[in-house]
Amino acid sequence: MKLYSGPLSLFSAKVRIALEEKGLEHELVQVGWSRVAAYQPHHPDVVALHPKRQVPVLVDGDVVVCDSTLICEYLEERHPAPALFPTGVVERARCRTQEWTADEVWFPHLWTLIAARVYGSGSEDEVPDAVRALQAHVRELERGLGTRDYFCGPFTVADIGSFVFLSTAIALGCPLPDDAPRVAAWCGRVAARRAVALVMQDVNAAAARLLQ
Ligand SMILES: N[C@@H](CCC(=O)N[C@@H](CS)C(=O)NCC(=O)O)C(=O)O
Repeated sequence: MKLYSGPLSLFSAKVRIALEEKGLEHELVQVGWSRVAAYQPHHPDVVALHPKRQVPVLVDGDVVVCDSTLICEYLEERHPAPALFPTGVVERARCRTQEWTADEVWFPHLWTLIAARVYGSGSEDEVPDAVRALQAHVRELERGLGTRDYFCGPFTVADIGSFVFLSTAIALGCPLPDDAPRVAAWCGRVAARRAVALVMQDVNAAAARLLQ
């Protein structure tokens, strides 16, 4: 298997964590990225493989899968053990909904922080509202987590999706609210997983290199 990934791409990080959790050998192709040019020029393989010219893209023999959510689902069906989705229709729907929420609802607020503080293209004036929105999501997570170790019982893609965005929000200056102690403990639990630590260390090392 070959994964086209971006060195700072959080969507790619989701897939990398899933591959590591499942212990799947793969070739990692890190496409070029810089603060000034972002992903331009796009990697020629990505241009050929992804209609939106984005990473991540997974190539598995003749199969090409684009989009982090679809790739995680493909990996789960192709390599079911260890599972990264819960069992049962209702729990699986909950898991998918949380992952979707992280991608589609959280990420735009996180992007406000990234644009202002990484690319320098966004406005600091918009950051306080984004931080308030992200903290409101954390409080939703606090209620959703309850007394479980992970959101759906076992560790799943819901944890992966929420963690990559939340840990980045924290790194970019959005503190966890004080009234979310269970989410704080969950963050520590997820960060300590071998697969998560491996991938996030790599992303952080790339950030230190590319953002200096
Ligand atoms: N929904 C997509 C989002 C992928 C995405 O936004 N990828 C970004 C990097 S994190 C990208 O390739 N951007 C380059 C571009 O759009 O030109 C997924 O989950 O994979």
